[in-house]
Amino acid sequence: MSESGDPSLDDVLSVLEAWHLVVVSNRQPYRHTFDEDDEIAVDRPAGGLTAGLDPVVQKTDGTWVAWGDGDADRETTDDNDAVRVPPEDPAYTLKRVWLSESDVADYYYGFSNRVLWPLCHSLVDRVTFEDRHWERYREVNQKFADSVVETVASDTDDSVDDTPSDHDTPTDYDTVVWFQDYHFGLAPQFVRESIGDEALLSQFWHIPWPEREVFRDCPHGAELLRGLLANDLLGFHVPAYCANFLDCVSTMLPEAAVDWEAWTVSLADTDHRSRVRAFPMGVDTEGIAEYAAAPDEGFWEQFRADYGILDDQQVAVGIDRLDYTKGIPERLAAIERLLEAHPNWLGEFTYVQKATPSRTEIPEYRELGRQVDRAVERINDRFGTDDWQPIIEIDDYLSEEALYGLCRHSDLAIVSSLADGMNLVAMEYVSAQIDRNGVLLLSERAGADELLGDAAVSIDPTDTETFASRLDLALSMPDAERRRRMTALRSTVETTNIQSWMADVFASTLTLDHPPTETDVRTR
Ligand code: GDG
Repeated sequence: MSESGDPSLDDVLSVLEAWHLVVVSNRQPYRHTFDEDDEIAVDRPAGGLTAGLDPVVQKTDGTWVAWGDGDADRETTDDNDAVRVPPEDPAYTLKRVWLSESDVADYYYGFSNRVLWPLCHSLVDRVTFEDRHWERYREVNQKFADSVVETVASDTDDSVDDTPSDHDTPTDYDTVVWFQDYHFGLAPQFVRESIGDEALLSQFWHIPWPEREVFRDCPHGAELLRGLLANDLLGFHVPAYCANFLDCVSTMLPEAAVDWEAWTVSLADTDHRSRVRAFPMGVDTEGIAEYAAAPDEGFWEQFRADYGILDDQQVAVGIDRLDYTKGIPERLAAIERLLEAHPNWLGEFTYVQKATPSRTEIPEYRELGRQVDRAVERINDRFGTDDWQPIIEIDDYLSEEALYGLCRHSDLAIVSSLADGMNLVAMEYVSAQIDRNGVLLLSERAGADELLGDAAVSIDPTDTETFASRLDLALSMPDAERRRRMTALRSTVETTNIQSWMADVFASTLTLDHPPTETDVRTR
C-alpha cells in the first residue's frame, strides 16, 4: 500500500500478474524502420503513457495491439502479426494491425481527428464529417477488435492446455483488455459481441467529453455511446467529463438507465453494467526530475547563447503539439498585449515556443502553423531590437534532457488550452522545477486545472487583457511566493503521478463494484 492507503502499482501488479493484460492503442510502443543502410532499427517509447505502460506489460507478459506503421514492421512480425519486445530482452507480445493508406486517411485523419477531436473539445466549427470516414472508422475498429479477439482466443486455448488461472477475483475472467482513447469508440462493442463475458473490458478516454448540447450533433453519436458502453469500466481524466458522458447516455439512449449515485449504466435486456469513473492522469515525476538534473552545468548558458537570449532576462516557455486546441495564437496575443501595456518588460523577457508539428495532413493544422509563424514574425518585428527578439520558435523535436532542462530553467510556463483532457506539459514543467523558482500559468479550461489550479496562476485564454495582466503578475512575482506555489504544485504531481494513475485504473478495473470516490460525487 502507498502512504495514502491506496494500492501502489506494485500491489496492483501482483494481482495483475494472474491476468492476461491486453493493451490496445493506435500508436505502437516499438516501431521497426529501415535506416539509411537498409538495416532494421527500432524506435522506442519516449515519455508519457507508452513509456509508463511498457514496464507494466513487460511485467505481466501481456499483449499490446497497435497499428504497425513502421516500414520494417512486417519484416519483423510472425504469421500472427506478432513480435516479441523489447527486442533486446523480449518480455511481451506486440501484435500489429495493418492499415492501408486510405484506412489511415479516413479512420485516423478523418473521423478520429476531424470529427471526434474537435467535437470533444467543443470546437464544433472545426468538425468536418464525411460518411466514408465514419464507415472506415467502423471497419478499422473491427480490425482492431478482430486482433483482440484472436489474442483472447489463443489465450483461452493456452489456459486450457496450461495451468488454469487461480486468481482470486469476483469474476471468471482471465483477460483484461485496456483500450486507449477516442480512436476506439466501437471496438469494445465488437469485441463484446464476439467473446461475450470472456474478458473484462476497460477504456480510458484521454480527451474531454463535451456537454450534451455539443455531443448531440455528433454524427452516429448514439452508436458511439453504445460502443463505449460495452466496456466494464470507462475512465476520463476529471469528473466533469464523466458527468457529461452520463448525461449524453441518459438523454440519447432510450434503452439505457443511468444510476447517478453509483455512476453506472445498465442497458435494457442485458445484465451488463458499465461503470464510469474519473482518474486524473499524472506524469513520471521522478524520471522527469532526473532528466531535468542531468544536463551539464553549462547547458542553460549554452541554450541561451544558441537562441540569443540575453543574460538576466526572464524566460517563459510553452511546449505544445501544434494543435488548435492548445490556444497558441491566444497566448501570442496576450504576450503582444503584455509588451504593449507593460513596456517595462521590453528587452527583459523572452518567450520560447516549442511547437511540435502534428497532423500536418489536415489543412487546419497546416494553416495553424502558418498563423503562428505570422504572429511570431509580426510581434518580433514590432517589438524586437538588434539584440533581442521577444519570441523564439523551436520546431525541432527536443530530447527529454533538453526539454526538461528547458523546463527547469524557465521562469514561467504558459499553458493556454482552449480545451484539454488533462495537459501533461503543465505537470512535466512542475516535475522539472527542482529548484522551485518557476511559475505555472494554467488555462482554467484544461483538465489539469482541477488538480493544479489553486497553486498555479489561472487564466482564461480568450480574455487577452486579463491574460496579459496575469503574465505581468507572474513575471513580477516575488521569490517567496513562487517557491510557496511551486512547492504546493510539486506535492500534487508527486502524489498524482503516472504510476499511481495506472494503479488506480487497474485496481478499479479489477474490482467490479468500486464506488465513485467522494471527490467524484462532490464535483457533480
Ligand atoms: C492528449 C490530450 C492529455 C512535445 N514536444 C516534445 C515533447 N512533447 C511531449 C510533451 C508531452 C506531450 O508531448 C504532449 O502531451 P499533452 O498532454 O500536452 O497533449 P496531447 O498530445 O494533446 O495529449 C491531453 C494526454 O493525451 C494524456 O492523456 O493530457 O489532454 O490532449 O508529454 O512533453 N517531448 C519531447 N520533445 C519534444 O520536442 N521529448
